[in-house]
Parts: sequence; C-alpha cells; structure tokens
Amino acid sequence: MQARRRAIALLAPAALLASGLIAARSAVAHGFRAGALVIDHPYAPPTPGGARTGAVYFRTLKNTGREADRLLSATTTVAESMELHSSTIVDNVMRMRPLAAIDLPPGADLKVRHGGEIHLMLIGLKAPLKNGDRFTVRLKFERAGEHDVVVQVQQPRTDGKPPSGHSH
Ligand SMILES: [Cu+2]
Repeated sequence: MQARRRAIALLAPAALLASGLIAARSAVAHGFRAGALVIDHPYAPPTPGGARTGAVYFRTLKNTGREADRLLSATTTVAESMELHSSTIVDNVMRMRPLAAIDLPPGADLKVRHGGEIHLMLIGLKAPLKNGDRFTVRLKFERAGEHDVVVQVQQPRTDGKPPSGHSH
C-alpha cells in the first residue's frame, strides 16, 4: 500500500503536465474572505501565446452579511488593466460591455463562471497565462475595501458545454 501510494505520487506531476483537465480537477480548491464576502476559487483559463486579453472568474462570489456591497474594480500585475464585464449573446455573437460595478446585495450568491454572464477582463496581458500558474488580483469593494486573492490558471472543465468564446 505504501509503495503504491509513492508510485502514484511520482506519477502525478507528469499527469498534471499531460492533461489540463486533470490539473483542473486536482487543483486544490481555494477561497478568500473579505469581511462578509466570500470569494470562492478565483480562476483564469490559460491564454494562447500572443493573446492580449484573458478573463478571471470565481466559482462563487457571495455576500453573507446584512449590508449591500459592490465590487468596484480590480487590478493585477500580470495585465495593464482589468475591467468588470457582462456578456450577452445577441444574434449568436457574444457582446461584452464594461460594468461600473458588480452589485452584491445581502445574500448574493453570484456564479462568476466561464460561459456565464459576468467576468473580470484582463486587458494588456504582459505574458501568456500558463496552466498551473498563479497570480494575485486586488479586488476593491465599496464596503469591504481592498483584498488580494490568488487566481489559479487552469483549463476550465467544460462539463459538456462548449468552451466560452472570448475574442475581443
Ligand atoms: Cu470581456
């Protein structure tokens, strides 16, 4: 049993490199608290070489408190700027527009996920995001103030859904 476990441990890194899917599944879930807010599992898909934009998502963004809050902005060292975006499909074309803020009323439980309606846009990426990388994003909330979260770069699970097109 002991030997078998060791063999698995040795194989794991190769498997991680070989399959983004496995990496995504085995990535340790991580989350952050900012006062009454819970920022669960920030992640960003890898970007192709030369891409100037990327996206950051959260498994969930929750407000467990009694006061409304709002996500006002985000910054990071890996890109020149970040914007809060909403995306909608209009005539089969994804349209994005910048949001002034993301509202977090009491009890809010937003899924800010790939293929969803809200994301954080990385604009002017300084280098491609590679599977397994981590980087820090500073989130600024109206009430909770500024908080740093660590974003995990990983190939999102598609769960049978098509990968979200992201071209702008
Ligand atoms: Cu966008």
